[in-house]
Amino acid sequence: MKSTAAVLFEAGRKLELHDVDVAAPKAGEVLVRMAAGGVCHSDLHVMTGHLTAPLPAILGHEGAGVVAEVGAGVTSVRAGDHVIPLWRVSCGECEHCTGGRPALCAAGLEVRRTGRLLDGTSRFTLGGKEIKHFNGVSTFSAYSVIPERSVLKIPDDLPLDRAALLGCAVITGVGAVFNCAKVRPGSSVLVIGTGGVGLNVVQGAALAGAERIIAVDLLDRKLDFARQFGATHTVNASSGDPVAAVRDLTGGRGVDYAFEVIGLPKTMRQAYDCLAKRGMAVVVGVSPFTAEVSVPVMSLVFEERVLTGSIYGSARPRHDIPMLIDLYRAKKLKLDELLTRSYPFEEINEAYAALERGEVARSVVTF
Ligand code: COD
Ligand code: ZN
Repeated sequence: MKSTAAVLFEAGRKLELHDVDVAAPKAGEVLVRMAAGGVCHSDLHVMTGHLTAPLPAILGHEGAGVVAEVGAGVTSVRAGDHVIPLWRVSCGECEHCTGGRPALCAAGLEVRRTGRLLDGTSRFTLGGKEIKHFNGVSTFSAYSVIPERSVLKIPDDLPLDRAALLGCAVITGVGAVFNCAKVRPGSSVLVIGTGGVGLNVVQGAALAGAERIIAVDLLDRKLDFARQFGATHTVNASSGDPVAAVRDLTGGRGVDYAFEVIGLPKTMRQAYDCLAKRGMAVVVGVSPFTAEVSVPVMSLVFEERVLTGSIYGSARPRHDIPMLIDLYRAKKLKLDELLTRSYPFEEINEAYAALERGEVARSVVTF
C-alpha cells in the first residue's frame, strides 16, 4: 500500500514528504494507521547530524494510532485497537527485559543501528529502493509496520494526540525521576533544559514530592512552562553562571538530584557541579559518539556523588504507561498543558523549525 511519509535522505536536509510503499506486516508485526506523531528533539538531532542513524529513513519515534492489520501470530492487539508505539524494541527474554530494563535489550540497539525490523529487512520502499525504519516505529508515516512487541494497546477514549506524548516525552522524563533517580519526598531537584522532555522531569519531581524544583533554561518562555509544571525556582542560564545561581538558591548546599535534559557535555558537567554530598546527576540527553564528560574524582569519593544516565525513562513501558494514563485521568499528570501546538502532517518542517526556535512545550503533527 501507499503511505505519505516524511523521509530524511541525509543529515542537513529537510524532511521530504513522499508516497512510499509499505509492505504488509509479516508474522509478529502490526500495521498501524498513525493519528499523531510527536515532535521530539531526538529526531532533530538526526536531521542536523548531531546524532547518526541509517538513512534514508522515515523518522519519528513518538506517536499514537489505530491498528489497521496484524501479521500472522499476533495476539496482543487486533484491527481497530488504539496503540502507542514503543520506540525501543525489546526481545522480552534477555536479562535486561526480564530484569526490568527493556530499553537496554540488544534487539533495540540492533534495530536502531540497522534501521531494519527484527528479521533484518525493511517494510518501506520508494521507487523500489529501501527506506529505513527509525527505532522500529517510524511514526512520521501515515502507515507504519511495527513489531508487535513495540505496540501497546491503550483505552479507546484517550485522545490520540495526547496519548502520543506518553510514548516518549512523558515516560522518558517522568521515568527518569521515578525509576532511575527514585526522587524522595522533600528533596531538592535541578532540571537543566526544560523542553518537551525536561518539563516531564519537572512534573515527575513534583509528583514525587520534591520540595524544591529548580528549572534552568536559556529561554524565559520555557521557564514559564516549567513553573506551570511545578518548578519552584527558575534560572535563565543566558544571564550568568547557572551553577553559582543554584548554589545560591540552596544556601551553598547543592541539590539532591540534578537532571541534564539537553545533550551537551557542558550542561552535564553543570548538573554534576550543582550536586550536594551524596547527590545524583542523571543524564537524559545524548551527545555525539565521541563526546566525553569529566568530573573531579575527589567529589566522587569524598562526597559520594553519583553520575548516571537514563534511557527511555529506565522504564517498563507496559507497566508505566498505564500508570501514567491513570495519573492523567486523575488530573495529576499534565498532558493537555504539554501539547501546546498541533500541525497538519504536511507542515512537519515548520513544526521542527518552531521547536528549534523554542516556541513550544511539545507539539504533534496529525494525519
Ligand atoms: N542551558 C540551558 N538550557 C538549554 C541549553 C543550555 N546551554 N541549551 C538548550 N537548552 C534548552 C532549550 O532552550 C530547550 O528548552 C531545552 O534545552 C531542550 O528542549 P527541546 O524541547 O528542544 O528537546 P526535547 O525535550 O524534545 O529533547 C531533549 C533530549 C535530551 C531528549 C534530546 O535533546 C536528546 O538528547 N535526545 C537523544 C537521547 C534520546 O534518544 N532519548 C530518548 C528519545 S527522546
Ligand atoms: Zn523523544
